[in-house]
Amino acid sequence: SPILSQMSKRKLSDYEGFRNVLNKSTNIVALTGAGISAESGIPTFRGAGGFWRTHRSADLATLHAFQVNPALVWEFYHYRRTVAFSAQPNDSHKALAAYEQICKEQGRKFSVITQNVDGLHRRAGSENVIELHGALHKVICTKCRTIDENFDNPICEALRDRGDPALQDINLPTIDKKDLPRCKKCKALVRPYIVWFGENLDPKVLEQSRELIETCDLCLVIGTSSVVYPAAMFAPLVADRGQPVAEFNLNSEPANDSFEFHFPGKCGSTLPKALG
Ligand code: BV8
Ligand code: ZN
Repeated sequence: SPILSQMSKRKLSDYEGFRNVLNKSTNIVALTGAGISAESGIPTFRGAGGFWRTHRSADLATLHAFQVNPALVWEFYHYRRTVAFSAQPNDSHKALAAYEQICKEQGRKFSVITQNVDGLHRRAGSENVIELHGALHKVICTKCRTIDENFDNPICEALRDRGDPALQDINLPTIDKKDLPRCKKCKALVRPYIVWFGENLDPKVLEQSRELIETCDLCLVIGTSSVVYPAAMFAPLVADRGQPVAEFNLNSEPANDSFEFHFPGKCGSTLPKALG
């Protein structure tokens, strides 16, 4: 039946077949999502990370939420910063960083395009990293648009001990806007340098990603539910060009029938084995 023929086309846990393709590839792209940081203790969006206190994360990750209640959105991002800054890169981040070095020595290209904002790829040693949705350790001024790196935790005194997801908003005195993080240059309110739902991605970042997606000869798609656009289009676009795509996900079912390889399980185990 056509379904079975589809199934036979897709290779499940075919490490040998993948290695043959990997060794011949000269321009590799790894597209990562929250699942690659799960084993570092950072909750994914589809899992427990989908909620914080009584709020859905996706409802707080919007410009509207920030305009209506900047203090609450800053408490949410203070929590996310605290979790990310205390997390460590795991074996899958390290496997990507190590393989990038091997490619560098062999004159082959290896890039990471991540949806994650936790900064763990760079901390694992990856150099070619495109952060599609920004980063928790960056802020941008709502007035003069200055972008700053900021690893202070808490980022301001008013947010100290305010990120705890177990707390209930109602029991907490509202933080005054003037006590929220301010721009070093013009003293206006700063916001997390994060692409919120409904916001456009940085055109430069989109252009760089498109260039890689159109020229790579192998795409790894790791720990993503592939539901958020435009990132969700990238791996299918590679498959549509007839290039091999290898998915690493807990799910036994690939996100897309045209992905050639699928490695079900925790990427902390499957990815180091595949890139080994
Ligand atoms: C845009 C930063 C043009 C925030 C993020 C209505 C109005 C406005 C927009 C839209 C709309 N309807 C649709 C849209 C478009 C929207 C979108 O796609 N929405 C979805 C929900 C349908 N996209 C946008 O808004 C984008 N902008 O389109 O601009 C535009 C402009 C105006 C109007 C329309 C269009 C901007 C999207 C960026 C949003 N910001 N992050 C923050 O972090 O706080 S998205 C955020 O969610 C992440 O960055 C990531 O991209 C996404 C979560 O997905 P995943 O990373 O895949 O994580 P998830 O938890 O879902 O899945 C984890 C996976 O890992 C699972 O598959 C699991 O099985 C696996 N896994 C777990 N553990 C492991 C594992 N695998 C292996 N090993 C393990 N151990
Ligand atoms: Zn400013």
